[in-house]
Amino acid sequence: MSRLLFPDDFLWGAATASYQIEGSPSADGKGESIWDRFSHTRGNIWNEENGDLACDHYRLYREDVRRMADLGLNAYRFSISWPRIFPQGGGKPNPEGLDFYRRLVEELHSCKIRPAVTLYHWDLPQALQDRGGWANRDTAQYFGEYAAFVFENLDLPVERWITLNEPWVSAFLGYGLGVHAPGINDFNIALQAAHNLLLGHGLAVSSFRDIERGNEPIGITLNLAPVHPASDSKADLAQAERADGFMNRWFLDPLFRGSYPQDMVELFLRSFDFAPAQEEDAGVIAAPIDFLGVNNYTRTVVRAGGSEDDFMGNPINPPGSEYTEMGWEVYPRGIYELLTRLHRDYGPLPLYITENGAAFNDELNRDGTVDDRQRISYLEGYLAEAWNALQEGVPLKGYFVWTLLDNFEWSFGYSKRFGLIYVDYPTQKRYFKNSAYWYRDVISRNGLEV
Ligand code: IFM
Repeated sequence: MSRLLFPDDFLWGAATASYQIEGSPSADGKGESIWDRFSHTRGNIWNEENGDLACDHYRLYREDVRRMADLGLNAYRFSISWPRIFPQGGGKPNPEGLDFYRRLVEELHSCKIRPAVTLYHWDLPQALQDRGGWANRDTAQYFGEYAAFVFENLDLPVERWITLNEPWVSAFLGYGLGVHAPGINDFNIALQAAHNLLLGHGLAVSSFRDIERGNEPIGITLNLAPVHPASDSKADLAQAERADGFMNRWFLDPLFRGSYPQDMVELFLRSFDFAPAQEEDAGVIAAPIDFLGVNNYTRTVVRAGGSEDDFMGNPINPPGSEYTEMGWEVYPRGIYELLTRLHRDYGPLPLYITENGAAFNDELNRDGTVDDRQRISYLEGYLAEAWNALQEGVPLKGYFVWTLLDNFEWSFGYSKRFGLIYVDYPTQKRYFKNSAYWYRDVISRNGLEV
């Protein structure tokens, strides 16, 4: 048996997002978000479910923080719901909305759990969507103003700030494929949204630098995955390069190199009504940040599609692999490939794994136990590969399991359980799964025994 120990100051956390756990959609002056609207529109969500109650965390947050402390977490990543703070997106702020997060942060501090606060995890105020949402450049400005308000008024230590969660998903699933809120199906609009999200990120970073918050670091979280060709054929290799351009480089390059990747710009110019970005935006978007948050679950394997302008290709599921309930391949080596590549191509920059985890078909036994050994093996495999990346000099600073509690998995409703903690939704009772106990041991040993 060998011990894979992590650095002494390593962060061991779990992550959640406001709409997925909070419930209380109109409490204390909260405005409507695009996810309130989208989930209440028939046909969008599995079983017509919505986040009205979710894990009732808005009311049960104290108990939930107590459970985090029981697990020994030293960090917790959560997101702020923008329409709780600005019910109309901009204009008059709602102090009661911010008070909830102040109480949450206080509670975390009292348990020695360091908060990592995400400002945007997809719940855009509906009032802004009514004016075009992220397709409208003004939304970036509003986001910068909302961020500045939080930086100035959340007057408690926040050890890490994250501007956006997975802008790729917001733009391309929300505005390109329409499977996420706001449900728009137009790739031209999605490209616009992607750009305005990046601009909003840059504006938030710039207001952060103008506000005195000590040495608190700020970064962004991207969903990233290694892309592999289905074969060594020239066509598959070229396809993998394009898919990587679309899924990874489209966000990494403007953030860390100051421009969109040229190969993809040319491709999008040929295929879409895509206007190259305003020159001055590039500098705003590439404003230096203090870390990159990485969300990784799987890899993508692609076979060449129909044309040389196909940027998605045909994803395949390699035979013989294990798959989670989401249909995602379990591929632990991918996190090593990703972290070392990010360090090589975009570093040096502190990295955090801000999400990693798996949905499986968990069953609550009569005695209150949940034997989720597949999740334990998934997490162990990914953590061991993260440790391998650390041995190669990758500055990995922390790891956040997705997710603390089973919760509302977007268009899949409550049908996918990712949590360390099982939530029995009708009673709102929580039960530690075996993976929660396993994670508690990993944290107390500061590493793995494999
Ligand atoms: O639940 C989501 C989360 O909101 C963003 N990243 C991926 C998770 C699992 O799909």
